[in-house]
Amino acid sequence: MKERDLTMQIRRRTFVKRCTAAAITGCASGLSAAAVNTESRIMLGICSSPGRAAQLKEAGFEYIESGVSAVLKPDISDSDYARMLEKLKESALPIYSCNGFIPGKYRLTGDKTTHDDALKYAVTACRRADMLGVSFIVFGSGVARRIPDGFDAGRARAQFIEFCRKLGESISDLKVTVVLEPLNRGETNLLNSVGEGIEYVDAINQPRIRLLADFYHMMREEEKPDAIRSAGDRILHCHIAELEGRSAPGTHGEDLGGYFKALKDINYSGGVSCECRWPKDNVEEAWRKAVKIMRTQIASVD
Ligand code: LER
Ligand code: MN
Repeated sequence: MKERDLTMQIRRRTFVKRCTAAAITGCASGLSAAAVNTESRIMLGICSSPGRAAQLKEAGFEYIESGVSAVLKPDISDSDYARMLEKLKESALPIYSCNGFIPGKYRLTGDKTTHDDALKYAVTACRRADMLGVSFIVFGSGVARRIPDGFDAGRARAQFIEFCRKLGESISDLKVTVVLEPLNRGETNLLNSVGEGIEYVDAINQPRIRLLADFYHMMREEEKPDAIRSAGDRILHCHIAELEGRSAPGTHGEDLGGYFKALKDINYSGGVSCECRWPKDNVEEAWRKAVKIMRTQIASVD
């Protein structure tokens, strides 16, 4: 698709998107549409496994974000998955989101795409997300979406949009929402900023395909919190880490209040998952410190 056509499409679809977004947010997070948009309520989560959920709850986290391959197991049969589902449902914290979506063995862009196989895998993951009560699947997948060297970037973007559109259509009856994750340019070369994410979400124009803001990637790309304000209600999920060493909030005393302030300004109600390095020693203390620091930074922008 030509860049100009993409822009026209985005403009035409903006109105429709704005009308549906509040309802989507309500469904996906289990809140009523009236509750969303009146008050910002940020939930603090952590990328981890259900096995640690009890300790993480004790430390103050409200949910966990686990890996698609670990808890949704798209490669195993439905009957095998049914057997592990009951155990997963016993997790001490809700598995609110999953990351690590499309494995790098699938090709979403380039001369030899494997869209059909990737779609099958992705839809299985989404169906199982509904079974487990997972609200969001994070679509980072920097390897699968990477534009091969020498391949036309405009064509690759159109291929990615086409894949996301097919995915959005295939999961339109499900509750789970897939959030596109802008990644810094060290990790991939397609979709590197929240600003670009706005264009992708609007071009894809599927209610179940929305946007994520990862503050670490934003800082790496020197993208200011204003991008979050521009994206507004397209953003349904967030990740956080300090910039230095992608460390846990509180490690180097970085003030991430500007990003929290932007979330408040868009009346964001949803999760912010710690996706960061943790110390090997006394990790429980680092968890508690991170929760405390994030709550302090959130309160400071009230
Ligand atoms: C990788 O840097 C990242 O941020 C993950 O959320 C990708 O799924
Ligand atoms: Mn992330």
